[in-house]
Amino acid sequence: MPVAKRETSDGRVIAHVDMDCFYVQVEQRKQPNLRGLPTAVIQYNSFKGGALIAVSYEARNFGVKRSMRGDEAKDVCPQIHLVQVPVAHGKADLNSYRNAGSEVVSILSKKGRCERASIDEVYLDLTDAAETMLLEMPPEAREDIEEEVLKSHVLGLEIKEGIDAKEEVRKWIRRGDATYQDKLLACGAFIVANLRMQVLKDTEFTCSAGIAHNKMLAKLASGMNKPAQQTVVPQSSVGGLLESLPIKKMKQLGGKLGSSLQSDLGCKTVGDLLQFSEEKLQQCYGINTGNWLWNIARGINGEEVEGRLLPKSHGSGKTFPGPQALKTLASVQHWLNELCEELSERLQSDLNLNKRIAHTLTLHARAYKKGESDSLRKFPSKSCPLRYGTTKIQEDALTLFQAALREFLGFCISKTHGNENNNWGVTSLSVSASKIVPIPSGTHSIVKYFGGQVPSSSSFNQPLGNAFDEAVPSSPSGSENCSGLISYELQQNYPGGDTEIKNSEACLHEQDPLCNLSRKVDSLPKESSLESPAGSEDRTTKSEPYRELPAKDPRPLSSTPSLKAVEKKKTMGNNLKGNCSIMDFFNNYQNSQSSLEHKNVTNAHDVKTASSFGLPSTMDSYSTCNQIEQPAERCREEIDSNVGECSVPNMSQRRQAWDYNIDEIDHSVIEELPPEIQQEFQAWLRPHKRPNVPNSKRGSSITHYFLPDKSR
Ligand code: DCP
Repeated sequence: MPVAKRETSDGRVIAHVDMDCFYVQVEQRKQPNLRGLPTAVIQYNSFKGGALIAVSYEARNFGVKRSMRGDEAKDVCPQIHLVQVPVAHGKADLNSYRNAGSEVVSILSKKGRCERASIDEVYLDLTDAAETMLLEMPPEAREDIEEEVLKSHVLGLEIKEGIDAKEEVRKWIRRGDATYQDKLLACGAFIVANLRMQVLKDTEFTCSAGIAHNKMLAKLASGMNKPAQQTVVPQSSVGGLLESLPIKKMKQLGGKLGSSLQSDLGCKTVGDLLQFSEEKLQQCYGINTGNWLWNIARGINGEEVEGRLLPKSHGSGKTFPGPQALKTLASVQHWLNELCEELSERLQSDLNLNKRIAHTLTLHARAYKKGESDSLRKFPSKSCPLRYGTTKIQEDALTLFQAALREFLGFCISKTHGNENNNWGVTSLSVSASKIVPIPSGTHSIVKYFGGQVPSSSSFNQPLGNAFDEAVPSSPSGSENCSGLISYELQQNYPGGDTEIKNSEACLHEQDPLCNLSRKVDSLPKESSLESPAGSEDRTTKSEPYRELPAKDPRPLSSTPSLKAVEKKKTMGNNLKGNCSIMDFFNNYQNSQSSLEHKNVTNAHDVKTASSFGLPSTMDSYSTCNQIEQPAERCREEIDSNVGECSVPNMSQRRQAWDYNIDEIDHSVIEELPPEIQQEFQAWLRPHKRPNVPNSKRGSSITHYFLPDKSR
């Protein structure tokens, strides 16, 4: 539920910067020959050409949409280039996108407080920088205004036909009677335009931005003029903007709350909320939400930009829809091992680069029980203290899974012997590491922090060079100053201990080799080491905001550009000198590309012909239907029919609002996607509460549906 916060000041300058077709841009930087061409990035699952997850603006002009699959995209745009998302551990590998996002963040964060909101978007609080600019060089005193600033869109600024829009923007920026707030926003437009040009110069990526007095308005504006443009929201235009804004387009109204506003209060637009008093909204939706709704109807939002650049947690997950559901412990263990390996790599990288350690390991899964239509929603999430080292994480994750499975099945687990069972199937698995804290200052080295402790567990079998991998971050000897560490008691009872399971009933099967791996779990004290995290009904990995500035350049070594790339960037950078518009960059780029193509005249036709088939070489290696070998058509049918059996609600439903198929989003992807998508995904997973029970004693149907959250 949204929480209302008092508007701290209407004199703030907040920007929301969103990368344009981000994954496509990352892939185009890897393959510059794709720049300017219709291109899309597809998921690793190649069924029907793979689900599109990012679409270039050139492809969008042909009618290609993110909700399509590769085959459909080729129907509407035969020359489209489809690039498969990188794959590692049998799933999408987002590292190159994460690293590219970090490159951008390190540039954007130079001008003010920066909050990384997802893999490709940030909020900036530019108030101080704008105030300083206003004092030193007020907009009305500026003679030379960069092209990129003049290309800003100013909401509410009327541009009559035949009138040069840039001239109107120039007048708006320089007008003497502007309010103090508008002058600050004009300064914000200068700062953001410069930041965006710097991003382009240093990374070759374009982005779009919204500049307003609060986060909500900045976010709304950033998507209004894409790609590579910015939009300013003067206070005077807020009413007009919200008046026509469909309810579902507003952040946090994309889900059930928005639906209720539409169906119960008859609100089509955010402006429609204006007719309701604060009391009425509070009566319907609780004090906080009612207050929040009353405020957003007036464009008021006091949410602060938080200084967070690093993720609060790491997660790795994979879905196994329909016939791909995992039905043996052996297959679950196989995938858990893959996921844990990836998680461990990311933890290690976070440790090396940012000197941070995670404390909690959580396992989430979705599963069904045969004959129980509702069972998909009940698989419990389990957590335990996190032990560093791939093998340990793998062991613990399996242990958690088995504990959860026992609970899920009500301790009546059939003998599976590693063969397919008829009773249950796992349709998604994910592991996450949370409670990540910096290693306390004053700790001279990571080795010292970990106390150089070598765990006694047999899982410690890595070469010494990997000692950090396997060190236990909770060594009592090395952790005197570390308040956030796992207690010694927990360590004593931790799955790495030797205590074997006593309750044989809880074991999946005596003869099952996997059973032995899981024996240790029941030695965990239920309340301390093995816990269902709060809100564990909602099993998705939560939206993970980012936090705190990294001590160093956050780019990992692997992202260091090659000499050639540096040279190319330099050339591009030089080309940008004296060139104030991002669109000019594109023109230059396309010109240079076309001159290259002219030099290669003999190949030009071939290139065109090849591109009209649109198959990059990676297509050859596609496997059918996510590694399961069967005819694609059948595979899809089975997915659908199985889905019916398992009662997954609206599994194949298209999400108009955000233009993608929600069932095709992978857990491994979701936690870093834009918050709206996460929100919708989570709402989709959440158990469907029954709204509007007529004879409820709790009051109105709406208040029953949205009971105020007492925890706030
Ligand atoms: N993404 C994904 N799966 C989805 C949606 C998005 O993997 N269902 C990834 C690919 C996108 C990235 O997240 O490039 C950012 O998502 P956005 O919604 O910001 O969309 P784009 O950046 O691709 O395009 P736009 O220019 O419209 O913002």
